Amino acid sequence: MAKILLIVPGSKTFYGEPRYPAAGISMIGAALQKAGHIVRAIDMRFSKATDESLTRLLQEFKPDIAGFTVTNWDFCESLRLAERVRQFRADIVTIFGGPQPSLCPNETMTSETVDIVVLGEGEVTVVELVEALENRRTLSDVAGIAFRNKSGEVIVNAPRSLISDLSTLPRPAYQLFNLSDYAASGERRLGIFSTRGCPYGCIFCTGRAVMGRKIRCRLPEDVATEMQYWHETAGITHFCFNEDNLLGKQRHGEALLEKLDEAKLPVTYSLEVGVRADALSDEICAKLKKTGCTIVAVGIESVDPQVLKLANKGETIETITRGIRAAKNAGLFVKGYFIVGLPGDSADKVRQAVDYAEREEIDMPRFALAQAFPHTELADWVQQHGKFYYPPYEYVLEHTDEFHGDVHYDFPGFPKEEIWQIYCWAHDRAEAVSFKRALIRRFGKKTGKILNLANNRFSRQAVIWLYQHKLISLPK
Ligand code: B12
Ligand code: SF4
Repeated sequence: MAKILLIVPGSKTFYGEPRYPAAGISMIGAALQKAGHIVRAIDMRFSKATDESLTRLLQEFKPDIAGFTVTNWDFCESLRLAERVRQFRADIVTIFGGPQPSLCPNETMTSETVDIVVLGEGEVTVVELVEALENRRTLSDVAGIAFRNKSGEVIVNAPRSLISDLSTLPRPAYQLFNLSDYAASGERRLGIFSTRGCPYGCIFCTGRAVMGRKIRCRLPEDVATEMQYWHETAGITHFCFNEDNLLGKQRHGEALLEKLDEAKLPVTYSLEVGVRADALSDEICAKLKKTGCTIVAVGIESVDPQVLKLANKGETIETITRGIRAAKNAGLFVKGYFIVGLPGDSADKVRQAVDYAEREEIDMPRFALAQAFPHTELADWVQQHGKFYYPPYEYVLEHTDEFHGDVHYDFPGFPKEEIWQIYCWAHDRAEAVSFKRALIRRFGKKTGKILNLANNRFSRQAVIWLYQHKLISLPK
């Protein structure tokens, strides 16, 4: 039986204080507990979680293994924390899992503070890995990991096949975290998932490096039962579906909504990641609304047909617009994600995207700078057609949070300075649109428009501060 400390690294993001525990590491915790190990966890995203809190936990728990969940944004912070764990006791085995190390195992292993990387879906791998470590068996037989052999050489083992029957997975061990710490403005949230994987091939996306291209579905009744369990045992009132492509298999989407309708749980839920606009028909949106869905977020990326085509998005602006309108008509709060600087983009096309967001009354448009993650088709495209200002991996190391963004690359027709300028402008406009929409939703068109006279940088910053400190939530 091993003692394992699971660590969610802190990272500075727009989201501020966390509203629910990370799903991936909670699944890892559940798999390890099921295998009989002793597991503790710490969420360093809380501003109250300091290096001293981590040291205290290390002193008290004395783990054999420390596992980190890592995205590109918190990679540097994870390395720093792993270094601290090592300083505390040099023989603690450090394991990195999550999208960043899954995509870049070799690069991650160049850091001596990382002993082992778990590639992709981790529940089965981590149990086999810990068992091999405990029994001092060779790691070469554990599929889906990268490690160093006796001569210090990095070995990347064959990948592990994806879990075909998701009903074999245990319920996430959210109780490893103190759930009341996450409560915000009268709301208690948790993550939930109903599918894994996405068959599309958007050139900028790294999701499939973890969950693969085939959509695997949970039984709708298992999803509803899990929601009911958390509602009854932990007072959860809102669920966030965390996945790549929730409605990607139409029949599954419909069956899930049918089940939620039957279950009539006294909870709401949001689809803030993982929904494609082309899956949002009038019928689906009406069902979403009826079963308690409050927010849908769709990746629009660009309103320009050529940009969408080059991004291999598999959607046209017409189908995206149809989906957005269906969601708006059903009364759902619509978030729209745009990317500035994809292949074929220009300042003019970004201006058109801002106009589109206003015209279609998107409740919360968000503009992000394009970032070519290592080993993506987008990185290959830039290599051929554009110019990197930082190699893909170095960009991850240098720009680790939302507040230190910088243009990653440019290409003929859309130079760096212009990308930066139009991005800052679009970001600012998007915040102004969100503010205005919030006022209209809250106070109605007439009063909302009058109150919108107070829409300026200062008032918007004040609202963002309130959100980050969990004093307000997004409107229902
Ligand atoms: C839900 C989600 C969010 C939620 C997170 C909610 C939460 N509290 O957990 C929200 C909306 C807040 C969010 C925000 C962002 N996200 Co996000 N998000 C996702 C999404 C769609 C699903 C993640 C998830 O929960 N999956 C379900 C769980 C079960 O899977 P998992 O986390 O991958 O965990 C499994 C394995 O990775 C592994 N594993 C994970 N951790 C560990 C640890 C150990 C020790 C081990 C052994 C194994 C292991 O085992 C787990 C179980 O199989 C992914 C897409 C994807 N496919 O990964 C993007 C994704 C993770 N997000 C991404 C990004 C870029 C962001 C943002 C930076 C976006 C932005 N600009 O604002 C922010 C900030 C992220 C941060 N660091 O805080 C990228 C990361 C890219 C990368 N290469 O690292 C992804 C991959 C999407 C993409 N664009 O390609 N996100
Ligand atoms: S549809 Fe979403 S999850 Fe699927 S490849 Fe495109 S961006 Fe990634």
